Amino acid sequence: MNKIKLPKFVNSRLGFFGLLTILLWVKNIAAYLTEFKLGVESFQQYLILFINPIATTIFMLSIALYVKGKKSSYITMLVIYSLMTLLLFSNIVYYREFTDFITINTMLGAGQVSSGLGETAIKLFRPYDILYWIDIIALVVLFARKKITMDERPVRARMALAITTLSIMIFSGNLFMAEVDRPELLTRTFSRDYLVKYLGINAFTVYDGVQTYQASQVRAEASPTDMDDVAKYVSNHYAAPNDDLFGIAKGKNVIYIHLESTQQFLIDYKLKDENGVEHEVMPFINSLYHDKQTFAFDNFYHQVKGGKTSDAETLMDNSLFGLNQGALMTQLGGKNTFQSAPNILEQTAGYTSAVFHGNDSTFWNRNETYKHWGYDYFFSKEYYDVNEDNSFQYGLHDKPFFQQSVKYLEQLPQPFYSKFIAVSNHFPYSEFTDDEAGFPMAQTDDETINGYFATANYLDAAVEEFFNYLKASGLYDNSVIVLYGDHFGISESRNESLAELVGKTKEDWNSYDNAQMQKVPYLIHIPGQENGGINHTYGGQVDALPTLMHLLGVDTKNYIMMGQDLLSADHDQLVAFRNGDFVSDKYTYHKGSLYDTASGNEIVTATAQQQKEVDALKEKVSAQLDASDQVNNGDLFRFYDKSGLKDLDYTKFNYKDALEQLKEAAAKAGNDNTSVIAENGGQSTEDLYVTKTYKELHGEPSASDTTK
Ligand code: GP9
Ligand code: MN
Repeated sequence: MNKIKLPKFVNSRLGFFGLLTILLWVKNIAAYLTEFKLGVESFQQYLILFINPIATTIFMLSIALYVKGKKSSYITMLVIYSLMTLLLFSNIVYYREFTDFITINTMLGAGQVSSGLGETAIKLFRPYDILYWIDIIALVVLFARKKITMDERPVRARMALAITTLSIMIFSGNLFMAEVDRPELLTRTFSRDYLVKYLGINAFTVYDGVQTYQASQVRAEASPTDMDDVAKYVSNHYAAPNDDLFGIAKGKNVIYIHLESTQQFLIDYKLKDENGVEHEVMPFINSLYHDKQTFAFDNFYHQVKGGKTSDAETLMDNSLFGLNQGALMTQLGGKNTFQSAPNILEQTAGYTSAVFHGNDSTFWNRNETYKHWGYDYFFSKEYYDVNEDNSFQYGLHDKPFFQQSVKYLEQLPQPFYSKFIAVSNHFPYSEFTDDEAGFPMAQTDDETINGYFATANYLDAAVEEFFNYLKASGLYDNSVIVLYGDHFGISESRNESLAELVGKTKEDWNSYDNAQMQKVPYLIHIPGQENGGINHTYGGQVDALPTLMHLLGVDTKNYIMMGQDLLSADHDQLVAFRNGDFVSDKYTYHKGSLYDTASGNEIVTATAQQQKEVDALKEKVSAQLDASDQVNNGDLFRFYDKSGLKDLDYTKFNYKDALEQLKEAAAKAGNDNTSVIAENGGQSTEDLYVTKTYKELHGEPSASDTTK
C-alpha cells in the first residue's frame, strides 16, 4: 500500500465527497445489475436506472459538508456513507431470500412474517459480498496511513447549499423522467420493484417511511368506538339472504376466475372484420352467461380506482373499497387486520385457500397482503415456467398459466377457495406469438382498442380449456366457479374512438355512456343448478362477497362487509363509484352530470322531487365509502370481535415451497386427504389438460387478420 498514490483531489473535503459519491453510485449500479431483477426493458429505463442513485447519494452525503470541524465533518461523511452502504447491502441480502425490498415496517419488526432474516442471513451471504464493504476498510486504512489527508478548510456554507440544491434538481429530473415512462408512479405505487427501478433504494425507503408514518398516525387516532359506528352502519345496511338460495353451494370449492380488463359490453359482442364478417369475441363465456346454471348479472359494475386489479381483489375478497388514493394492497395490505373470505371460510367451514397468478409475487404487494387476508398458498411467477415466448410484461399468458396451475391445484385439499388471476387481456392488448394470432383487429384509429378483442378472445379460449380440465378431473361438479371483470379495459379517454363499435357516435358520446362502460361481467356458475339466469339487479364488486357467502351457506350478519347480497330482496339498487359518483336503477350521476338511467337522457334541471332522491342517494354513497375508509385507514378490524372469528396468525404463512408444504399436509392426512390427486389414486391429472393454439383451432389466419 506504500506505493499507492491517490489523486490529489481526494485530499480536499469536496474531492473526498466526490469520491464517496462515485463509490456509492458504483455499488448501487452493481447491485442493480447483478442482484435485483427489476425488469428494465428500454433504453430510457436503463438511463433512469443509471442516474437514480445519484441525487439521493449527493443529498445525504452533503449533510456532512455543513459540519465545520475537520474530524467531525469526515466522520459524519463516513458514517452516512456506511449507513447508506448498509441499507443497500441489507436490501441485497433480503432480496436473495424474498425477491423484495425492505420496508420500514419490516425494519421495525412489525412485519414479522417477512423479516426472519436473523437466523438465515448468514446463509444468504456470498463471498464476493466483501466487495460492498472493502472500500470502507480501505478508506480507514488510507486515512491511518495518511494516504488521504483530512482537509482543514471547511466547505463554505454557500457551496454546501449549492450542492444540496443540485441534488434536489437532479432528483426532480429523475422523477420527471420516471413519470414520463411510468405515469402515476407515486400515486398508484404498483410495487416496490417499480419504485426502486425508477427512483432507487434510498428514495424508495424514504417514500415508504413517509407512507408508513402517515398510516400510523391515522391508525393511532382510531378507537374502538369508531368500529361501533361502522358496525351500526353495516347492520342497518344488511340485506338478509334469499331463503331459496341460501346454502345452495354449501361445501363446494370456490374457483374465482379474474377476467383481466374485461368489460360487460364484450358479452355477446361480435366484432366485424374488414369484410363485414362477424366474429364472436367470447363464445365460451357467453355460453356460460346464458346457461341456467349461471347466476349472471348485466348491471354489475367495477368499483376500483388507482389500485385497479388490486382494488378489484380488495373488493371481491373483503367487501371493502380500495383507497381514494393509491392502492390499499400496497399501502395497508401488509399492515392491517382483515376478515377476508379465505379466513372466514377457513374458520367456519375448513376451507384451504390459494391464489394463482403468473406475475412477480410483489406486484401490488400481493406477497404480503395475501397473508393478512388468510391465503394459505400463493403460486406466483416462480412456480411457473415463464419465458420470453409465453409471457409479456405482466407475466405468463393465460393458456400456459391455467395449464401449469393444474399441478398445484390438484394438490389442494377440498373444499378450497381459489383465485386464478388471468392477465393476457391487459393493456396494451397486443403481445401474442404468431401461433395465437388470427382473431381480427378492430378498425378504429386507436391501436389499443383494435387489439382488445383479440386478447379477450384469447382469454375466453384459455378459460374454456380450464373448464374442460375441471370437467375432466371431476372438480367441476364440486365447485362454484365465479368469473368477474376487474375493471375497464378501454379507458374513458379512449371511449369516443370505441363509440361506433358499440352502436354510438363520437359526437353523442357522453358521461352516461362512460358510466355504462364501467359494467363488468359477473357470473356465478353452479353446476347442477337450474335457477340461474340473467339478473338485472344493480350492484358492484363490493356486493360479491356477501352474495357468495350466502350461496355457500355462511351467515354474514356479524361480519363487517360494505356490500349487500345481490340475490337478496333487500338489496339496494345502487352502485357507488370510488369517487362518489353512482348509478342506481333510476339515476346515473357521473362527473357532475345527472341522467335518467333507463333512457340515458340527461336531467339538466332536476325537479324538487328528483333532487331530493338524488341527494338521498349521494348520502348513501358517501356513508358506504366513509364506512369503508374508516375501517381501512383506522385499521378497525383489530377492535372487532363480534364476528366470532379467532385472530389470524398471518406469520404462519410462507409462500415458498408450497408443493412441499402441500405434500407434507397430504402425508399427515393420509386416507383423509381430499385433494384431486388423492381422489385420483395418487395419479396426477395434468395430462387431462388439453391446450390448443388459435392456429390449431382455426387454421392459418388470412393475411389481413394478424394480431401483430
Ligand atoms: C399484474 C396485474 C395487473 O400482476 O394484476 O394489474 P393492473 O395493471 O390491471 O392493475
Ligand atoms: Mn387489472
